[in-house]
Amino acid sequence: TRILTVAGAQLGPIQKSEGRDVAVGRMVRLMERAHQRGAQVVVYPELALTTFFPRWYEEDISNADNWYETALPSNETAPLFEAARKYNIAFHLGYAEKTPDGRRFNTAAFVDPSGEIVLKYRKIHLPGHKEYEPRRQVQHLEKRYFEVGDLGFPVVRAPVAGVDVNVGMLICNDRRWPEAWRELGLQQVELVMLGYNTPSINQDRKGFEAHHLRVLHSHLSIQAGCYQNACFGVGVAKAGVEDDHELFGHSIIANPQGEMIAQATTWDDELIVADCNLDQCALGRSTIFNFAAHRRPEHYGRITGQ
Ligand code: CDT
Repeated sequence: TRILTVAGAQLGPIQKSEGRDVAVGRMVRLMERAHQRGAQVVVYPELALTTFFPRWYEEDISNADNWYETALPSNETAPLFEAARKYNIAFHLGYAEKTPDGRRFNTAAFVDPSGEIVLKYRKIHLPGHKEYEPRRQVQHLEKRYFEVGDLGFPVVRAPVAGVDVNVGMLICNDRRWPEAWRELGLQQVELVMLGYNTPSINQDRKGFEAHHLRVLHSHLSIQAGCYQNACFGVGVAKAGVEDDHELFGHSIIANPQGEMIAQATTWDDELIVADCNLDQCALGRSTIFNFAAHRRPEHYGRITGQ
């Protein structure tokens, strides 16, 4: 059997005034605890190194440069890479990326214990809006701060602690789109890592949405994605109150049956750990979701507009 022990490292709030050193210190401590609990992979949230900055409007985007990473590792993120080497642990990190030619993406990297980036993904489903919207109580400016990702939905077969595993990534809002999961499923993904920053309240103010439904929809999306694509999923939140703005936690690990096998219970830094038997992906894949036998793409033309 191929068993991978996976940790989701939920982060409590990071305030606007806090530097990367604070976040990285907390993340290194979580990695140490993940190692103590036998984890071989640790998954951090979306935009893990800073506060969820798309809530803050900057007219001139260059004033937002301090939120972005131009290199990985950098002096500030190096302790994370050092800890990964020390504990022989792979990690998934969400961060804001600014490329050498000035492009900006909401990115996640999967890094092996030697520090090599083995897979990179740039968020495709960017929620929110591009311009300041006065009617909103809180802005959600992801369309201002990021371009739509240009890497598609890649999956790689990567050795993790001696186990070969098909890994893929989604970022936050992507989890709500079955097309994104299916792109990964079609590549036989076994482990989907995804970080999120989701406000507890729908700030669009176009209708009332009860608090508890926000969490339900997050779980529903992750659990359905795992079931329908016969894979494990690790959904990891940034949680709690950042400068008066509440993000719900409720990080989970789900199995290929769609069951929740671990769930966070706080809005703080918290580790959730599960043994993932990757061989469990075979059942769905060879029966009800045997794509080769049962999918009917010739009838799905509307989905891609072809
Ligand atoms: N970060 C992120 O993608 N958050 C969104 C909130 C949508 S509200 C504009 C999410 O789907 O969880």
